Amino acid sequence: MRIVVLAGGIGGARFLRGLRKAVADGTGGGPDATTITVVGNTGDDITLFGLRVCPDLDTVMYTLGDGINTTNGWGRADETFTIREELAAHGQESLWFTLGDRDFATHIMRTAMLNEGLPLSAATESLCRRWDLGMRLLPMTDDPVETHVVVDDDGTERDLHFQEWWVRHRAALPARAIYGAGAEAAAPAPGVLEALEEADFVLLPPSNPVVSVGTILSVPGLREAVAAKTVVGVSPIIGAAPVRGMADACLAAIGVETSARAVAEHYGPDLLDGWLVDTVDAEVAASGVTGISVRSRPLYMTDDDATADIAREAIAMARKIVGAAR
Ligand code: FO1
Repeated sequence: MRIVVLAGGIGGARFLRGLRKAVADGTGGGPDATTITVVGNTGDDITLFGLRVCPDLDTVMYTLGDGINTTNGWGRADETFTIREELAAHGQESLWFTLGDRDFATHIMRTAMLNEGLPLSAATESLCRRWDLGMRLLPMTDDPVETHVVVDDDGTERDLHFQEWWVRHRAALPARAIYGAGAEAAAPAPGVLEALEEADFVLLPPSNPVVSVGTILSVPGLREAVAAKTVVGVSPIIGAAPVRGMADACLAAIGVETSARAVAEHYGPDLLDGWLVDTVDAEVAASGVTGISVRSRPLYMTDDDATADIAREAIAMARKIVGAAR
């Protein structure tokens, strides 16, 4: 079985741990071995102190490689912050984005490879070798795409890098628009279209539907390539709130209600074939969403086993839809 997953940061990375467990246990396995290809969001990327930081790629890499700070869901475990303290002593700005010493090593390695002329996909492949992810992690594109947020700052309209809005302002400044700067000129990274072409189905984890999955789908050619496959998604919204993060602030910015139904309708039946909602949203499964089959089950990814159960249901749903489509 060949699965492609479009992943953002923390929620996507946690889901991938469960998916890996589900297919390793054979419950997700088909006649041949199962391969998983992750297409990672790079719209959150930011250059700080001359170093290229790729938060969503790193969160997937560290989470699958067991190097993640599990309390935050981002950055490295067992971190120290000596470099950050020294930068502060020099009066450096942008320390609102906390980078630890171990994390800095990742950004130094990546930036050195990029400066040698390697594309982001090659640098990512090289960095992943150390972490033994059990799957392939591809950036959505090798081209520069940065998510920006147009905010209303006390009546003044300002354009902020996503991370400044998300981290420095905790998404508290009302967002009027969110867009991927450079997305229109970006091309899918090598291997992405091929992986989608060969995939048996695509899974959308409970990542941020706007700034993670939405940004990946904004790369020209990707939405069409994904929509051509059977796609099953896991709702990132349970009840009227995101499980974590601030997807509600992002959804509000694009005029989408924060609900499991509204996100499914936002993705649309041209993209989404199946949708998993939590039991508190069982009415969405009962009344249905036009053109999308909906099932309800517990969706809290409390640990790898719970997440593996969610992944198994998503796989079963996708295989049923693929089978029916034949
Ligand atoms: N999130 C925060 O809320 N505060 C931080 O200081 C912060 C630093 C950081 C450093 C590296 C990294 O890979 C992620 C980091 N994040 C931080 C999380 C980041 O903003 C989010 O993971 C994504 O960009 C959104 O999914």
